[in-house]
Amino acid sequence: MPKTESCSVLKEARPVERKFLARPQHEGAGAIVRRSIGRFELRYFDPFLVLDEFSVTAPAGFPDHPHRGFETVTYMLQGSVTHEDFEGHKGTIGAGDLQWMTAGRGIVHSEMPAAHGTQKGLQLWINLSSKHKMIEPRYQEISSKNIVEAVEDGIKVRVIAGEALGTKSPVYTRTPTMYLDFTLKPGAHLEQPIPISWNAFVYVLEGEGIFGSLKSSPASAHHLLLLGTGDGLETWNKSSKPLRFLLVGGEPLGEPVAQLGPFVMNTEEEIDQTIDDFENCINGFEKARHWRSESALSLDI
Ligand code: FJE
Ligand code: FE
Repeated sequence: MPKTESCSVLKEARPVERKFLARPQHEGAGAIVRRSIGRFELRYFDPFLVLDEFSVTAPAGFPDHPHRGFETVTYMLQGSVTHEDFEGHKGTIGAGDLQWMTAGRGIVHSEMPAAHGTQKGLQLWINLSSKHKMIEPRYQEISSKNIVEAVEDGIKVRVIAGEALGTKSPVYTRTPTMYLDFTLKPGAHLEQPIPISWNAFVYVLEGEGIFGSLKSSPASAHHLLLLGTGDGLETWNKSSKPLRFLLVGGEPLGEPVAQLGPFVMNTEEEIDQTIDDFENCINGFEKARHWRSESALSLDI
């Protein structure tokens, strides 16, 4: 039986509290990112540190750089990126593929275009709680064909993390997180539960959608919508084209954040310690001492 608005699964849909257009800016070495979370007006949306919609064309990229204290989640939209780290972990992620990297106590790596043309994707930085910042690094990599999907009433969802339409992702989220890639056909209506205490946002990839309430104005590509309180997201596609967006939610950590670029800790002392560890190649950065990525060596940079 088709769902009607009277048999709603949500008690109180979350309203859209704030809306940001992510404009292109330069990052890395000649790369372009549309940064929404992590820019000046939105430094932190607990537990999310950065959301970048990136676009890279060789020789641009993200050459050798470190991370500590959080996770990076890279989800490719177009083309492919090769990553290699200081432990010899190397691979290429292509369109629709996912890399969920828990940097923990330390990773040094490069992320560079693997093909001609423009490579596009999303990178989300998720903070780790104080008790998990110094864990061993870990990767969870899922190729596009293995990402679980569900289809129902004009809605398709790719479940990157969490659960939707009865389908669960195998990804383990150290900081409890949901990450859903929805496509709604024209006329489709979605009600997606979100744990009540979590922070959640929508990032529109394609088309136009009505989010939160039928009274809101439509949101289009490159817009980030911060959701207010409630038990889920309600969305309508009232347009004549497909609507694609990400719904991401996470349990807030409620901890102080001390950040210096790719190092995210709780206190300034821990940041000072991290700089010391990185400079001296200790406490997790041992393998950085003699390492340079193959892409850096071949580009002679
Ligand atoms: C980084 C500057 C950077 N967004 N999106 C400073 F560019 C980066 C960085 C990235 C990045 C990489 C990919 Cl593949 C996609 C990104 C920023 O690598 F980590 C710091 N500290
Ligand atoms: Fe990185």
